[in-house]
Amino acid sequence: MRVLRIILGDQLSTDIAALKGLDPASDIVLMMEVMEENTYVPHHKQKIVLVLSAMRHFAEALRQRGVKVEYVALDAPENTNSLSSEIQRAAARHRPDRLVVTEPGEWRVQEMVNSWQVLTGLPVEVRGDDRFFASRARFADWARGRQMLRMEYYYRELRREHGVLMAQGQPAGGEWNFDALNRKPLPARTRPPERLRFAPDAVTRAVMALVEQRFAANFGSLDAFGWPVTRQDALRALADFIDAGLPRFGDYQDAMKAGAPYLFHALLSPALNLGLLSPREVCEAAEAAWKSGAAPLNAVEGFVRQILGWREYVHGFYWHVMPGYEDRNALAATRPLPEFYWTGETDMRCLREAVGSTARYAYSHHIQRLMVTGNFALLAGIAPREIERWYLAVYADAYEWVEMPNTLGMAVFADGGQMASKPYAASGAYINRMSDFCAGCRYDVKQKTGPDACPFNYLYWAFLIRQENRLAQNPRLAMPYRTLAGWSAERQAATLAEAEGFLGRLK
Ligand code: FAD
Ligand code: DLZ
Ligand code: SF4
Repeated sequence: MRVLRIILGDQLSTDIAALKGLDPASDIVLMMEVMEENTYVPHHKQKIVLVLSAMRHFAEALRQRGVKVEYVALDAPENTNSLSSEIQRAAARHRPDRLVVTEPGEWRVQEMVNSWQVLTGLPVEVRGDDRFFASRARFADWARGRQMLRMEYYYRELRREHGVLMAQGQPAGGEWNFDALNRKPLPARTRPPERLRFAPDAVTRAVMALVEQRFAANFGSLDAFGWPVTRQDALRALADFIDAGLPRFGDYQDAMKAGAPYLFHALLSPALNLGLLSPREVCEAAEAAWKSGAAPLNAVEGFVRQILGWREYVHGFYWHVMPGYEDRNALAATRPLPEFYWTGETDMRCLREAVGSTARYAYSHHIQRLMVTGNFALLAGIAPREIERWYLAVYADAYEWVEMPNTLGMAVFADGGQMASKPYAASGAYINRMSDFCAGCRYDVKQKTGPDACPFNYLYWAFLIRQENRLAQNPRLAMPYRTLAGWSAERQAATLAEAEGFLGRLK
């Protein structure tokens, strides 16, 4: 029996389902670098380097274990540059008895996998991806018959089920949620820690040269590339976070600071999403830090909530709502994506900072994604699909299963509330409270109208006025709509006109 085992670019875990039962004497592992995967969105240069370098290191690690790996490099002359045609070519070359693959991370690729049996004339076994705490079916069971899907309840079930931060059947510390403690702005004198970054080795440098040559026009810079590309380095990155970031992760989870893109965040999503780390071991490391007294409970629970809560929830949710979710546009938003999302050229300092760190590091942390670039897209009425493709392109950790629900569901409310209970709309006051951006901005965050007023201020109210029919009944927006009810028709019209004027001038 000869089995062709397929490993996709984000399946770089030695214990992944497709490798279980591998017979080194007869089986072959196939890995493919193909243009199709490198061009479905115009990926940030660092994302391409990260994926291809990690794939090459992973192939080498398998070979060291005595596994036969067939590796199709991007510049191999015979490369046909799509996953399906490479599968077909490999099947003809090796004449296996069957194919084995782990379920892929996104709908687009799943459709390809579904075609492989007909394409090759061979049986294809698709194995569940057990690198998550919960399977797709587990989420579907939970979601069945529920009027509303909310992360908090799924998270509690998974905590119970997996015994994470639990004590005698109760949540550790007596509460499920310590979010109220986790919204502090960063004091001016607090210096974020230096974070461990990894100098590119020879393999990564070769991919960097390839990317500079083949993807020269893509967004972003390679200068600051420092992502872990091996399991060993990913484990070092985890240890660095537990030590340097986790103790203050909770307190400053929502804080933003100019020139400090990382703060106390984990920087682990690229490694997690590639499979170099498992969510389980990451949560275990955080829980162990709490048990040893190295990190407080609000930090550890806040962090575990991101992984066992949000990450698992968006994974299950994505498969629950696809296909079709990609076309949702509940707020009927149609504006094209402004150029500054690519160039960073805007007088709005918060947006300049967020786009700047995105270009330089292929990273910005959650609150920048949600409350700066996401909030602007929401208030400006940018077409959901355009902003969604932008997020999928520009971050080192971006894969559709995690990016799409976060963008369409959480940032721009394109699903009308299926994923989140309210739109995360905010005026400049929120950004001012949580960051030091406004002090150095050309606009004045305290001014509500006029040429120097912070655009987020009038865009926020204009958004609520424009969307009144759709949003006024949302109980979580009752307060701003009560305020709006006290405004005269003239004031509302002037706010709309000011917002339209600003948006009309955007390129
Ligand atoms: P931390 O803030 O330190 O969090 C720890 C871990 O929790 C992360 O590594 C990540 O695995 C997980 N996590 C945190 N928040 C979320 C979330 N909302 N959904 C899922 N997992 C979460 N995350 C991605 O991994 N890929 C994406 O493509 C992506 N796109 C996003 C798009 C938008 C519009 C928004 C608002 C969020 C997006 N996120 C995405 C979620 C989150 O912003 C990133 O996971 C986080 O910023 C990664 O940095 P970190 O590792 O330092 O995370
Ligand atoms: C993201 C990515 C990139 C840039 N390149 C490849 C590649 O050349 N070969 C490959 O197998 N996978 C790549 N990937 C990851 C795939 O796009 C990934 O499997 C899907 O996004 C499904 O999650
Ligand atoms: Fe952003 Fe407004 Fe603050 Fe400027 S004043 S940084 S635009 S929130």
